[in-house]
Amino acid sequence: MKIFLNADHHRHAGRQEMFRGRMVPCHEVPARLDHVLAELGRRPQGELLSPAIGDATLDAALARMHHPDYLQFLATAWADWVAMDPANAERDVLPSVWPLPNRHGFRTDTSPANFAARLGLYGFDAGSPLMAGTWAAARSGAACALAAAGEVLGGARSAFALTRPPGHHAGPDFFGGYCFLNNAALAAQALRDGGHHRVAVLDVDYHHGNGTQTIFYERADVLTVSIHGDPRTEYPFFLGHADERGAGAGEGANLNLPLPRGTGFTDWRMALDTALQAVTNFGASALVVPMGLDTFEGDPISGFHLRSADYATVGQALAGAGLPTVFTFEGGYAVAEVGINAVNLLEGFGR
Ligand code: SP5
Ligand code: ZN
Repeated sequence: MKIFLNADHHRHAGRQEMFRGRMVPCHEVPARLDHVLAELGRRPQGELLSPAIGDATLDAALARMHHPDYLQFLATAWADWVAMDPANAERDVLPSVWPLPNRHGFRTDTSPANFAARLGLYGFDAGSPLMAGTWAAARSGAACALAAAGEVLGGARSAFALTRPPGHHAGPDFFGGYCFLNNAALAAQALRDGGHHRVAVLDVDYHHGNGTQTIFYERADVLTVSIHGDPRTEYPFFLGHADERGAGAGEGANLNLPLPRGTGFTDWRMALDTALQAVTNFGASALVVPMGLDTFEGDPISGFHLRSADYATVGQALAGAGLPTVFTFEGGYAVAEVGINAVNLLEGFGR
């Protein structure tokens, strides 16, 4: 399969994230992607390419998945941050004040002029630092997702958008969970626009794909399925419950399969079969797989117990759907193993 590599990914390199009242080193680091690349060097799965997507095409695609005010916010966030205080140039951007939704007395209908307030309006956690190169890195990543979808539209069986920052937590107008632009949603929409009437997104990251779910929640043409740690105890907490089934025209087109922290491969694999059955029942003609490898037993921030060899089985099972498939690179923070696990999955899927 063709692999679209984000050559700008290293421009996004956060230093620290907030965790339980302390600043800790970022989990989502450039070395993650570098390890995937190194493993692909040892076990090649296909040609490595740069995406050839023009700025106008990219901007049009971004504007269909994200709100214009949010995109404008991302485009100028770094400059606005430094404008607040020149000393900010030495620090990553992180929100620290938020409006409480659904609470009496908080206005969210007027856009605050203060950048710190705007930051809290768009960002849902204090763990997703933004810096000078974030916008460029995220844009190039979105181009990788579009190029991968284009490859599949051209007849390829599969393609891989090898990019970071990841995307599945990014919603129409929010960032968080290390994500800024929703690469999987961009790929799914591109597949729709290219002629696939029904597209499925099957998210296998440990964390619920709250951004992707939100983007497609009221749509009948894109099925979103996610297997993840139960949001009652696991990040991102506020979405991902089993009773979220879609709304309006999208009623029935969202399936959440939360599993308890501590779940091993036998039970995870049964959830995957349920997910794949839903994709088949939906009648999808193309598939997008946000490929998170943080279900790994050695992951430092997650709680499932998949082993490296299991990822080949996951790849085989996904191939069993028999659908043209776009993979996007999402979570996976056991840095030394993330390359092995990613390539095991791709190898299991086959070229
Ligand atoms: C794309 C993706 O996988 N994003 C995940 C973002 C998770 N950020 C919050 C991490 C909270 C970690 N809890 C750690 C417990 C470690 N002892
Ligand atoms: Zn994750």
